[in-house]
Amino acid sequence: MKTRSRPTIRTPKAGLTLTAEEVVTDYRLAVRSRAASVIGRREVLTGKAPFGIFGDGKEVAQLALAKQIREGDWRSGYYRDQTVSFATGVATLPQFFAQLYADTTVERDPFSAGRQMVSHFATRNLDESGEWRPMVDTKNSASDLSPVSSQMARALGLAYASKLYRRDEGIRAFGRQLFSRGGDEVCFATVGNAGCAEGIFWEALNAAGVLQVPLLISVWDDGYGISVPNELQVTKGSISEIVRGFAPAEGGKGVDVHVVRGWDYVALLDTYALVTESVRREHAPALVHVVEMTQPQGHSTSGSHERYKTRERLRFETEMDPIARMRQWMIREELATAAELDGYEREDRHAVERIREEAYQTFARPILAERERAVALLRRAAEESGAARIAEIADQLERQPEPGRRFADMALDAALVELRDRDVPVRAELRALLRTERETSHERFRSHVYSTSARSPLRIPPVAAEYAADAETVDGRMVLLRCFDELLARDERVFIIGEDVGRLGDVNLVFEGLQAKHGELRLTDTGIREATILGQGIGAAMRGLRPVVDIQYLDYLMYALELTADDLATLRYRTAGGQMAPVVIRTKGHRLQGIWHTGSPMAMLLGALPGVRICVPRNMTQAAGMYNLLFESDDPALVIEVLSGYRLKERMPSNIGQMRVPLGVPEVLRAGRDATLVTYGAMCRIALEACVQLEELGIDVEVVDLQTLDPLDLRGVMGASIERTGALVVADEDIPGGASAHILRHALEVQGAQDRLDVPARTLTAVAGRTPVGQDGDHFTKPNVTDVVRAVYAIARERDPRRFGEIW
Ligand SMILES: Cc1ncc(C[n+]2csc(CCOP(=O)(O)OP(=O)(O)O)c2C)c(N)n1
Repeated sequence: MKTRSRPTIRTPKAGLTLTAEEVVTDYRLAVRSRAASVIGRREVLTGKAPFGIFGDGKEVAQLALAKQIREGDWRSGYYRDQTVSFATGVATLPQFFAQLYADTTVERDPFSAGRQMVSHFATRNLDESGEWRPMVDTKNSASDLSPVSSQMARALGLAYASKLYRRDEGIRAFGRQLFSRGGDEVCFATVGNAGCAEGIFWEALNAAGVLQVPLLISVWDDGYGISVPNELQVTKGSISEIVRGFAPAEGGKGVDVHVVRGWDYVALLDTYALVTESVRREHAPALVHVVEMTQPQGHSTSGSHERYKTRERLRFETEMDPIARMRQWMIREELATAAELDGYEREDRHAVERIREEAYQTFARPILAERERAVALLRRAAEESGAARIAEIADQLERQPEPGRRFADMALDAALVELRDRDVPVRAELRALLRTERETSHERFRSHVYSTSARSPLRIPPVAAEYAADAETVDGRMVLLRCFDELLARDERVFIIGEDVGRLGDVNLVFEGLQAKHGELRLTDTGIREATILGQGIGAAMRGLRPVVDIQYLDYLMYALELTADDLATLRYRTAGGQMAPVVIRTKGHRLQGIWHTGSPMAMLLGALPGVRICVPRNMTQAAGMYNLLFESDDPALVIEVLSGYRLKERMPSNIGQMRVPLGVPEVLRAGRDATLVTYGAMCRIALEACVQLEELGIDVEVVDLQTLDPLDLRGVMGASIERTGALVVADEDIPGGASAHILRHALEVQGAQDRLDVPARTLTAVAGRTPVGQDGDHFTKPNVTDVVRAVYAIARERDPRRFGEIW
């Protein structure tokens, strides 16, 4: 019998041709992806995995998208993207299931080593020693985030890097080996329809239109954001309808807008082929609104969509299921028969189930082996001690159905408590096992908050400032200006973005004339959009560049705080060392006036930003030294310059481009015998002034400038000073119980200074309210010279009331 050859399809607009085999391969990938969603959900609902969120209903559009993603390109998406991740090789099924079970190995969950929920994908762009891997030969995926729409900001930056790699000669030459082939790379962002209601979405869209970067945004529209329908999310209930104003007029700039249905394989192939081609060639951003998508299993494993979707909607979702529609179309087009597809589907579902089982066993095996070791030791302990309770603990541990490391940890702990009064040799072994298991688990769960590479800021050697005999004395801003001038000249990766940094050269003229000298791509004015200025920096830093993100005032970092905390600060941690974004945020704080220019919300930063170094230089020379060090290193950092310091005089170091101030190393600004005054930033000058008065009162104060709040005093400078003086005052401009409490805890608890104090330690802070405008307002709300004198005097009087009588 003659067999008919299978047809080849050709898409009507882009003219893509696909053989029947290629279509079947696509289809089977969609089927396997769906099976992963269904099986994944079951695993959560039966208690074997912690949480599930999957990409069911989004499969077919992602097959089409994946075809356009090339080596060197980036994805910046969200948790619905498993199909595009499978299709581009960013993820495999075993890896997907390993993440579902929170497997803690990088080998099995390369996205997050068990630190992120399932479907939070990422490529490993750093090698084991923390150095960049080439990203021009791989399809890259930025590490997914859970906060809705937060991927949009750094998507802008990933695309912006292409612009720099294409347009700036120095940057292009630098990028060639590892990062970019002439800036041809596209960033593919994905976002949910409800995510379009977030402010950050609009900010990113607007910035993309202004900047003209190769960003292709896909909106996966399944009609809801959990239970809330489109009508309550966006005006007119349709994102494409309302963004039409972004579309470019003839020959003009803008964001191209397209609409396509999520089950229409051929239209999707066409749309993505045509749109990607122009985004890549023209560096013109585009938005593809993919409508009529479905969510057959509901939003996540936390709920069921039958509660909020109407019967009609549920019926629509069944009818418009993209896999079912693709199947009907394939049969219609005679690309495959129903019987063939049935066979593939059966085979694929079994294959996925086998992969899942293997992933589970591989995840559980080492944990169960560790448990067996613990059980064996507990049994010996029971025998040696004769304690019945220990035998029970061993039995309970052995019977525990769930593979979790905490059970052995708690059992060993409980056994040691039980044996507290018994002198049995096995105790030493129990302690040793508990200690080693804990150490390994700390490494497993707590590592990679900061860099541990050779470029960690803690490993970069400091260089002291040098001064010529005739060193000029200049405004502080000039010290920084020369530092940045040299930095831009010697390091082609560095560029500065922010409000008023370019043409004006910063509102305090710190960059005056630098744009004219180094070019508009190295110092670039941006719109007033702090969150996406940061995102622009994060994305570019992920592609090897070294942005200075300039936030005009520290108080306005609040607009970007979500991203600083959620994306920048966690990137290294959440990828277990697989990605980094060494962004340096430059801002100004401390000591101006008015509610929004007081600039001292340090506790907020300390609480929100572990993962970001926090530098609080007292003057511009120290700031320059910190910048020089940070650009040699690979941790992200926030540098808060003293806002009132740009016109204060400083001597210009002769090695301004080379000097480096180490992080975590406080400086003793004044030696003294009677009390230790610990402070930082703008308070240093106030503290030193107060010391002159205190000297007259017979009190000799040692002043310690912490210089950085993260890391904080790595060498125990505070403790050593307190050892000499026996008294401590911590002074800063934050609220009571803010950074001062953090510093106090470090001195007393971490450095053990509690026992070295003759009198109780004190803190001196701003008031627990707000700072009004005007010098008087400042005087009565922030610590000033007299406040410092009073605080230190009070301590001296407490120690020796006869010598230091009552004054106030
Ligand atoms: C900033 C933020 N707010 C709330 C949530 C909780 N949440 C998770 S997903 C989601 C709905 C998102 O809907 P959509 O953007 O349409 O994407 P979908 O999940 O439907 O694909 C919400 C409200 C979140 N993750 N982040």
